[in-house]
Amino acid sequence: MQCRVIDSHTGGEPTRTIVSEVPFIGGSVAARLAMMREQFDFLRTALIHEPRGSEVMVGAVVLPAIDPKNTAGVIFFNNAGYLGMCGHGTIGVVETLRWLGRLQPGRHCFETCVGEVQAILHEDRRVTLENVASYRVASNCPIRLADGLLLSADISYGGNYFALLDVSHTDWLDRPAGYLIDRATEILGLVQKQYPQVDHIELFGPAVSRDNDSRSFVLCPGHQYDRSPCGTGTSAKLACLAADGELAPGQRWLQESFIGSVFEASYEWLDKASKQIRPSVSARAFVNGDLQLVVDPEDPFCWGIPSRP
Ligand code: PYC
Repeated sequence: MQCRVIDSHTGGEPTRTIVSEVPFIGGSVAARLAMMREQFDFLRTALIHEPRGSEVMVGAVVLPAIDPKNTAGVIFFNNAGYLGMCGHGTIGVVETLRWLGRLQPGRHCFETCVGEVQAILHEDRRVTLENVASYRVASNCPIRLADGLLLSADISYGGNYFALLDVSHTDWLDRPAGYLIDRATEILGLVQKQYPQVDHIELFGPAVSRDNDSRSFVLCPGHQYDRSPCGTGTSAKLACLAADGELAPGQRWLQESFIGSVFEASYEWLDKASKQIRPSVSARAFVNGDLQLVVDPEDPFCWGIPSRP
């Protein structure tokens, strides 16, 4: 089996993109995702699970577009399964296709399983993602932790569902990542009792750099944290800021990640009455690997180590 994958990172968060032809053809991206999940999930586990991959990695498959006016379709996946959309991953895919000579600067439309997104590849290799319609679902939901701490969560959609919690009155963002993973995992369990669709937790507070507007720690579904500021998470955050009147359309927002990388974002209203916005998220990705998959039938872990229970 020939399978070429290109590695990149966007703000420190890796994207491993399959650029060879894959056998799941026909139908929408959602239909092809279902086929991959049912019949070809070994590709996901081979690329993302150890020993070839890691818990932090996001994978992408580039597919022929259904609509000929579009550039490509994309399926995103991680150690836990499949993602609706992925912001850092889209920017990584665009840089990957540019690096391969398959994409020129300009506007490109990608089909994802949650809808079409636009990506503008600039001459300086920055990429601006114009994401799917994003909106806040609920605000000020009380979350009581086991130690008695009371927090408040906004539930918001930016291509994936997030619970966003202000933790600026705690010292959490000064603590090691493992502490935040544990706290965010507890919060996820509590949030999902009322909002089962939420699979990402975004804890935010003041930025470290005075140039930036906010710093966030994003827990992903595979219980690892996003090294980047998270494109869909930044979109969900902008939907909350827009709904609260705290950020004007077109105003620049600099979102800092837990490791200090930055995404530049802004939004336009899609529908002011229902507070739906179109977020734009800009960043640059870097290609850092070009891999040919080798599957040795004598290797017991050639398709990845199964997930730990
Ligand atoms: O950038 O949207 C994102 C993302 C989702 C999960 C990891 N990164």
